[in-house]
Amino acid sequence: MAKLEILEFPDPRLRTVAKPVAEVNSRIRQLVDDMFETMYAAPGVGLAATQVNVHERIVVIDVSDDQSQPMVFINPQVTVLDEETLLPYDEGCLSVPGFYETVERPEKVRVEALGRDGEPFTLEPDGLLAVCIQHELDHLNGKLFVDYISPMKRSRIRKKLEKQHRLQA
Ligand code: QAP
Ligand code: CO
Repeated sequence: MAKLEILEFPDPRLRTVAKPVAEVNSRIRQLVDDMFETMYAAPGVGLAATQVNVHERIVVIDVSDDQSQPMVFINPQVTVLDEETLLPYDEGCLSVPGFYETVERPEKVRVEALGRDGEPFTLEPDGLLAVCIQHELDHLNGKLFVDYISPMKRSRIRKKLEKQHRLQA
């Protein structure tokens, strides 16, 4: 097990589009386990491989209160079932630490993916899980929740994080 470094906004590597996983092998399973260790330590509820600078289509999520429901999504596909019903949610991101903004996303979605065992499964999540899977899929496409807010708010967040990063260096 290993904890991985999380890239932070506005790191340009967060804009990389991830490639599909060709085979769920022991390397992928090790990466999944390291992603859970990294997410649980943070702590967070979702993490995409992009955020740990691995550009393959892998997401881990656990929206339980007690880290008891680990979920793995490899090569996830999301279908919006109802374009009209939007769920506003105060979103955060491990790559945008300390900042939360309200984003509206479709509430009714279907998710198809491969699990840690390489077997396909389908899910129709609701609430936080529906929001989280869409947030994480965005990461695999190089997109961040701050892309949905006003340019002024986004630039304020970017400046504050850049200053923090300068102080850390
Ligand atoms: C994505 O985000 C998400 O700012 C997962 O200082 C979040 O796990 C989707 C975190 C909310 C939907 C709703 C954020 C930890 C964790 C921070 C996370 C922070 C420490 C964020
Ligand atoms: Co995120």
